[in-house]
Amino acid sequence: MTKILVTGSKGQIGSDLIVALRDRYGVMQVIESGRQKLPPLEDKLFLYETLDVRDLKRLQQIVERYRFDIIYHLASLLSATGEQNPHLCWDINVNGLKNVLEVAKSHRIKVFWPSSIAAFGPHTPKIDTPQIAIADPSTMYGITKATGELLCRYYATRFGVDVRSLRLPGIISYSTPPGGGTTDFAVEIFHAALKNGTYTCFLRPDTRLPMMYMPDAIRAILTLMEADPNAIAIRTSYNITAVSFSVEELVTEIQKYIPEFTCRYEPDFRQAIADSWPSIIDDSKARSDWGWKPACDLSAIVADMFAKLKKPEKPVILTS
Ligand code: AKB
Repeated sequence: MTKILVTGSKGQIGSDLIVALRDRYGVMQVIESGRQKLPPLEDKLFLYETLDVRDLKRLQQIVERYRFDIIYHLASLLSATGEQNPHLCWDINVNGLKNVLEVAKSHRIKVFWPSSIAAFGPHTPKIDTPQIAIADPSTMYGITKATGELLCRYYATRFGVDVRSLRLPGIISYSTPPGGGTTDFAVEIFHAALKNGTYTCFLRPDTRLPMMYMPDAIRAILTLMEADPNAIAIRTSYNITAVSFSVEELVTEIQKYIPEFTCRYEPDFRQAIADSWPSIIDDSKARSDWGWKPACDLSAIVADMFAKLKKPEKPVILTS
């Protein structure tokens, strides 16, 4: 029976991935972990371990207790929070990953680790960014992702660790909000539209970024992890994407459901982060190596977000 550890399980991706993993492998096979202690009753509902991934000893103890087959290592600081705490960002993102790779090496554990479009930088081609491109990230978060990719490839080639990774774009989801990213606007905007009918965006309207709906992201992660090891030619991280849109295109799509919705723009420090990232990613290598194909475009994402966040259920047909 496959035993799985998920680090950072209470985050945006972890919260949805846990559900998919429990469906597939069984509730008792999936152990959640995170830095926070859970309230007394909540920790009886499922298997959860308090774990700061920087603590190698504690990680080793947990690994020895459960004898995991796979670790989904999601614990990370994101781009905006990372800029506010660069030292902590390096510590969690790089030293935490190195600890996970170390236990994976000694216990023959398969690993998933998310990289990001943030591994790229201002000199990377912005349109159709190829799999192999100049990666000169300008944020600490991006530096940790570029470094992490090299660490993954090193552990794979030098020690035979089966570590697999995706350069994730911004992820849109309804169950758990993201925390501290530059692409967070693409989730916040739905909640603000429903609650207040207006949103103040911290990016310019023409900012175009690669994005993906959570169900696509979960499918991508599971498909990559279940692929034949011989199909995984890239051991740094695979480019992956679903759709690229600008903030104003998202606003227009939301206005099909809430015509009176307005968006104001007050760009802050996150604009420079977004400007240093690619706008459109070429993910042909993921498609050819292990069959990646996204399912949700912008209109499907917006329709499902409103359906899941409950109202309004149908788009309003606008007449000119
Ligand atoms: C962030 O905005 O920091 C993340 C990412 C693109 O890696 N969502």
